[in-house]
Amino acid sequence: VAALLLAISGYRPEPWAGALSILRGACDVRVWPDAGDPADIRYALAWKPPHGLLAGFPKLEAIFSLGAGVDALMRDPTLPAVPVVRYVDPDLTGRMREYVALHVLAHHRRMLDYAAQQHSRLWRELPQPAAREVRVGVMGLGVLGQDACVALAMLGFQVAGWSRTPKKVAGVACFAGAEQLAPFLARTDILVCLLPLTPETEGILNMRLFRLLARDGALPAPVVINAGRGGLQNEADILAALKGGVIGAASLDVFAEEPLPDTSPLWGHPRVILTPHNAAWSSPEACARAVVRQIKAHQNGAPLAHVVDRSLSY
Ligand code: NDP
Ligand code: OXD
Repeated sequence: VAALLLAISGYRPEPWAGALSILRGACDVRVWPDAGDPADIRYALAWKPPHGLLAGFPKLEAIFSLGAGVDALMRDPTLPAVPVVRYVDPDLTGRMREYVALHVLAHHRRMLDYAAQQHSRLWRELPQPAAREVRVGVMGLGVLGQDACVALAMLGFQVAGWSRTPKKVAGVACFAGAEQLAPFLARTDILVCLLPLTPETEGILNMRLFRLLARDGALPAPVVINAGRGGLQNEADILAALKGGVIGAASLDVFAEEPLPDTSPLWGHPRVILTPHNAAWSSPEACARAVVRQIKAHQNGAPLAHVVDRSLSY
């Protein structure tokens, strides 16, 4: 029998196992650690599986990532040489759109300042630019970045995006490559990071980059929003940049170590909005539907969609 192995660390697998019942007929579902006969396993749906686990299935044909980001899978030196498929679905894209719009608007409308004023029972209006006077820059013009750009442009912001290879997105000023990073940052008041974590992007959100953000914006200071991966950011640099006024505030959904350690000064920082890596959750039902679509197509001889380029790690 052909089977799919659900191999999830850090979350209870039951919701995804339940949702995958729609696979019945096409393939059996096994929940790690009860894989049964390793030779049955043709597919895996995985989130941070222990290194070496997937190498133990000799007939594996494809690995589906439970998330859009595949950095944890790519770090497994024994990962079998089968296609690795990213999770791409309108449900996930919509959830990220909500997160990005919420946090850009929260900083644009100075909600941290108003929360502090409310705490002091202070009735005071702060200068408020219109969205059209504020420049948002989105790092990463992939599935999630492009969608976020379009939503932000609809809200009226001046939007730019930065990617590895040149892109064209209607209504969005597109920058590409290392040489266009500085001009992209120089016109950015609110920076949104939706990059994948790869050897090239690791630690990119650092003091050197923060210093290149626009200093002539309509907001009091530049803002950084990271919903990509914790490994993209230097957390000590974020704290130092906040202290030195290089940036005025940050929204962080992802961290170098998750859960964020109790001792992290980010927890209590008055200029940081922190969420527990849930900017865009992989809904079991939507994720199962996407996997089933792909498996059925694959079994009919069609190519898999959203396959990771292993040479680029994303
Ligand atoms: P995509 O693969 O569709 O897009 C990645 C984008 O990043 C592309 O535009 C790519 O450029 C760009 N990029 C990659 N490397 C570089 C580089 N070295 N320099 C400049 N640009 C680069 O990914 P998604 O949009 O689907 O997802 C992005 C990330 O969001 C995921 O990898 C994941 O880490 C994170 N994520 C976080 C979630 C959360 O809840 N916090 C939920 C879902 C995703 P190019 O277009 O030229 O290839
Ligand atoms: C993802 C995530 O990569 O949840 O989808 O972070």
